[in-house]
Amino acid sequence: MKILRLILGDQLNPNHSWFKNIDDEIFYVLMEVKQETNYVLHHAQKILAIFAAMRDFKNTLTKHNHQAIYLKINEKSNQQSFKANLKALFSQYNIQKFEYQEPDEYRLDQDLIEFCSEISIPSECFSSEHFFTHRLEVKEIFTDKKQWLMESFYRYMRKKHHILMSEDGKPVGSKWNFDHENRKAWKGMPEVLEDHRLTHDHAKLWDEITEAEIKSFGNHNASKFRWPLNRNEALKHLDFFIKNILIYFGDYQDAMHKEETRMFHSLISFSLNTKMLSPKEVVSAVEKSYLSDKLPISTAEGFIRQIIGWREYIRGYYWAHMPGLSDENYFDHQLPLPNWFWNGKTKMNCLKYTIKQSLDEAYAHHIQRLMVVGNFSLLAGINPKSLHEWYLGIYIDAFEWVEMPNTLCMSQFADGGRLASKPYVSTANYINKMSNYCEECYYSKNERVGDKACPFNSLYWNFFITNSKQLSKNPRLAIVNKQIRDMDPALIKDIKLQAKKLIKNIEDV
Ligand code: FAD
Ligand code: DLZ
Ligand code: SF4
Repeated sequence: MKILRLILGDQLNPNHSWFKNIDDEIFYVLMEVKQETNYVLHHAQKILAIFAAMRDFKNTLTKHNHQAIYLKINEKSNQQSFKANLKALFSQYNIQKFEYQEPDEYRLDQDLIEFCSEISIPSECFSSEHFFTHRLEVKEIFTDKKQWLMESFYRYMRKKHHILMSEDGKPVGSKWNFDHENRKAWKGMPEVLEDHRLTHDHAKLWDEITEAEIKSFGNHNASKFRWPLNRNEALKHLDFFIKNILIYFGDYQDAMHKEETRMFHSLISFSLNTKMLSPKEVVSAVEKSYLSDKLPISTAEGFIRQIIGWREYIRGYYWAHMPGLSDENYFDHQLPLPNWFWNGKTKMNCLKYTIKQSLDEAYAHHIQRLMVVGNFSLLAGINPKSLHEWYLGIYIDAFEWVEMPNTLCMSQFADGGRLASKPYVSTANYINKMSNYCEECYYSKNERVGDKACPFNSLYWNFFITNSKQLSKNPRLAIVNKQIRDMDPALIKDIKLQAKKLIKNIEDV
């Protein structure tokens, strides 16, 4: 029976059981299609990275004697959609069965289910064999719970998969969580190592993308391309990170700096999300490093929590709440995205540096995403869906299943606090504590009102004043709610006026 197997751009796992045996009757297909490049405006590096990695994957399959079909973006026969291309391939190759792996995005999942119901040949969907959990596992754990506590899911995962557990069923080190309450700012030491990632020249591929008239934004950096594009490169990168950088991850996880964009973060999200790396091997490499006394338990636990805790939890949250999740907007925020999100031209240093870095590198670390861009957007009242589309386009690792719950729920509180127990917002105080952005900023970090007052300050208080109905009963916000109750009414008036002016002139802040 002739079988056609579809491999999506984020399903580049050469260790998938599909590839164990070589079979003349099985054809694999990868395709570069405008359907995927154009559903949102993407960063140039994201398109480049996916195409380059897909091409590399096809070559690996061919090298291992699998029959692989590849549709390049400018190929004449390319009809630019999965369905149209698949139908053409069915007749060209006389295909008798269609197979695919579970897509991670709801939109494509629905598309392929619908496609399979339309075609006349049998079809089968396989697991991508990537995640620890199945799609609905998180939902099953939290059924009927108002608050979806990540920490309880994380403990369940540690026990279920026996990760960092002693023989007596207790967590190693006698604690589940070694989270540093006092994360440190970075003052120049320890030294941030040079970017050790390989450089690729993908100028020719970039020409093909341009020729196809695919719209994009950001710096393509095609001739000095730095993202790992296959499993070997990703493994080398992971190994370097674990041996040389991970030790500093926990302490400096929240630190931000004008000159250092990567700090002590792993930059493995693209390799993980495209499945070049498996989360299981990342976790076991870190656990192994701990067991051989190369890493303290606090470091190993903190990093493993990101992978088996946050990453799996976020994915489960996505599948539990789709398709309605994309429309959540608890505060009914409607402000359009300011134009400076696309060029970084704002007087606010923290946003200027974070957005410019994102445009240059298609990367910003978690705290930049959460406590700079997300923080400002929530305080200003930017429409969460527009913001979600921006995040989905700009970051190299952005795929809807992970980006959407992070943006809408963790960052924008758009689900009303099911995922985050309180909104992640702050005044300039936090940003100043964790970064050097406030130095030489046009705005003054200490002022709340006036032309030079940092916008975060008035917007922060205005946010709690304006949304007091939704937030005044939140026990985690007792202090801020009391501060507002005790605030001089004249100051409240000034803050509200200042915030109103800022929002009105949002293009010029
Ligand atoms: P590190 O800081 O080194 O962390 C290691 C790994 O832990 C990451 O690679 C990632 O796989 C995992 N991880 C850590 N936190 C999270 C989290 N909250 N959710 C899921 N995985 C996590 N992550 C994405 O992979 N894709 C996205 O599109 C994405 N969008 C985000 C949008 C917002 C608004 C926020 C606040 C966070 C978002 N994140 C996203 C989570 C996190 O910021 C990135 O995973 C991380 O910055 C990637 O860089 P890194 O590989 O250097 O991660
Ligand atoms: C993101 C992306 C882009 C830009 N282009 C392609 C493509 O041309 N072909 C492809 O198979 N996949 C692409 N992808 C990744 C898909 O959008 C991804 O598989 C879905 O979002 C499911 O997570
Ligand atoms: Fe950002 Fe305000 Fe600090 Fe300027 S003063 S960098 S706007 S937090």
